[in-house]
Amino acid sequence: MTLHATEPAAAADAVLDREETISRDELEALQLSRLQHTVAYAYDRVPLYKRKFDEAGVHPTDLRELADLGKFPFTTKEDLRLEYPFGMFAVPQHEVARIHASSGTTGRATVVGYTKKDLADWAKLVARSLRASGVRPGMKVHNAYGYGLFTGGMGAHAGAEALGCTVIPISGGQTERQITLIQDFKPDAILATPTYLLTIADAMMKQGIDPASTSLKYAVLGAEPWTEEMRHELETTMNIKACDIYGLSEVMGPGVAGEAVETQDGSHIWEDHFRPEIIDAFDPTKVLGDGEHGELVFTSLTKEALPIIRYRTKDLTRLLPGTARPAHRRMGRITGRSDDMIILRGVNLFPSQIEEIALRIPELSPHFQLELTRPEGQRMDQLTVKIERRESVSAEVVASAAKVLQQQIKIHVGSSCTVNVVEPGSLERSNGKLRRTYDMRPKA
Ligand code: DLL
Repeated sequence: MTLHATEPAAAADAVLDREETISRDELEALQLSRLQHTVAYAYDRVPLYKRKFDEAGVHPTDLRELADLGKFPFTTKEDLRLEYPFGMFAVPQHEVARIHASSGTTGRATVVGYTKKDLADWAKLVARSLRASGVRPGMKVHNAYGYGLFTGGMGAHAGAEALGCTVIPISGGQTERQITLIQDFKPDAILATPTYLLTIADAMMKQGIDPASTSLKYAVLGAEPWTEEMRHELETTMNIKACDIYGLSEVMGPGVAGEAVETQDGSHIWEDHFRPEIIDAFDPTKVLGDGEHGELVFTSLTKEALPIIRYRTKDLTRLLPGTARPAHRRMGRITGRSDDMIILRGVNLFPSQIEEIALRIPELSPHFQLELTRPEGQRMDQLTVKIERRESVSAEVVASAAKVLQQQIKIHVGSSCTVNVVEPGSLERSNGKLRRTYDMRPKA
């Protein structure tokens, strides 16, 4: 059987879920009733919530309006770790249809579970996100998010299937094979982390394939911070439209929020299933208003196996009014995670700030690493930015580009650093979530 390429339909052709088009008032009424149900359900079924609510002196009946959510205690990754593996589950094990877990590289793994209904809701929200980003039923979707306990692969897979796409479940890695399959199967869309898509584009160029010449038209990228500059880089080298998808395992997985291709102005949080808040990361008692920068907090509104109340994501961003989906607020780009923040001689710095600055310098590539050291006998920490020059640029002209990068970092971030321009292909490539920072300072 031959599969015929589907022409991408205009965004206006998409059939949206009813909840995508309801008014803000209707949405908030739905949120309130779902929230009241969720807090009562969590209190009745999960001992940790009962204990925490009791300690805080709040009861589910105190939730009379949306603002009352602020009276309830937060949930943290530490809570999930302490309840390892299944202590946070609100249903008996035989009702848990699937389990995912974080890699646990920074401690005990955090385990999350889903009932059949949770899986169906998740697939619906990923489908909604993909559709918002331009993907349509009948399209071929190359899914390069990692399969396994990580929520990216299977979460994106189920969503693309639910949307009615043909899914190519390649997972992450084996970049040569990815390229062969992109050329042979001619997918319309690719799902990957932004840095892994960069790895693919880079490997194509090395093979003499123009990344702009493939069948790909759409990319739906997430699972790590990325910038507008990276969007521009990927869109121009690959001749695609690249949109953001956001999510986290503790709250669901990919598809908590998704970006609309017609506006490309940040991901819409699917507020019929999640109630977002922004808090002051340093004083969490302060709930901040829309537009203010802080830490993103989520409460699930429909989850059965793992209801989550006021989960502190550590992701730093702000809430913005809805545009393409007016009732659903958008989130600004994640500037970083509070635990990825580099503190260098008293200055706070995120790798995404370096990405933003470096990509504006045409001689430099998007492949960079940050190294933090404290040289023997010195008390001052040092930042070294290792960055590859572009293939097309000769080694001679990069000295001035390095100087520009150093100056721009000083101006925009406030840190002095050393810039080390290295040969194309010499830095490690991403296979999924890329590690940018190597902190070699002696531990205090
Ligand atoms: O990364 C879920 C996911 C998979 C999202 C595929 C999108 C696509 P975790 O492994 O639990 O889940 O990591 C969650 O990744 O708290 C953010 O710090 C970061 N993150 C996820 N999406 C984005 C994004 C998945 N679009 C953590 N922009 C989150 C920036 C993101 N950071």
